[in-house]
Amino acid sequence: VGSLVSVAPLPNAHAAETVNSTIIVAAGQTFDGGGKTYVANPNTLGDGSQAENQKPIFRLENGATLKNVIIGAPAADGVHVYGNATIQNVTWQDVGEDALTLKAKGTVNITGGGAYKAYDKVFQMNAEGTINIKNFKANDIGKLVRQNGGTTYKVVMTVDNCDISNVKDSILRTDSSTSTGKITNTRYSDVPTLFKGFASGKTSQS
Ligand code: ADA
Ligand code: CA
Ligand code: CA
Ligand code: CA
Repeated sequence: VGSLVSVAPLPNAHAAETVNSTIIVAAGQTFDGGGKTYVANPNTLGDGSQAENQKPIFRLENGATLKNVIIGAPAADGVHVYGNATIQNVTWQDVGEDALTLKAKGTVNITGGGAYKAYDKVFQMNAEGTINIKNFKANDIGKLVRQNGGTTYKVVMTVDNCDISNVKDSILRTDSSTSTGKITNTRYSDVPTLFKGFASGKTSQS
């Protein structure tokens, strides 16, 4: 006769982790999500609506790296960066209030990954600095990068080898006459305006 064998369930490698309080990546450290999906607890971080002052799922201190992470819904206020950071293969499946905010002067290098379903902004620059976006996909967004409205410090925005589609407003937008925007080797579809608010001579596209 055969025997009945009871087998312990395998851990589900694809289960999303609900984040109840912001995950802090310390200065110079790397957080490698290994492809796991993270979602915000809407009661503690935010529901991912357009309400301001939601909390981020990840907070990166100066020199931190975030890689191989999928941010699912709700995404609350995404990722906050204080200084320099590397963002590698991070996908926002349904951007919350926004996807990533530069909160203190620095350079953020974003390579790979993508951002989808951003009602308004994807990358928000609330401090002077640079955001370089390379090998990234964005679809169904308001703007890809926005310098905080009404601010006059200088930011640098670059986009290289990206795929950008279904944009409501523009790809890069500033209100500062000193900020610069550069787009190279990038494919668009349904993008009404590449640059908004830049002074003449401060943008380039090739
Ligand atoms: C809006 C708002 C800013 C800031 C920003 C953000 O632009 O006016 O004060 O909150 O969003 O960082 O999301
Ligand atoms: Ca906002
Ligand atoms: Ca969204
Ligand atoms: Ca925000």
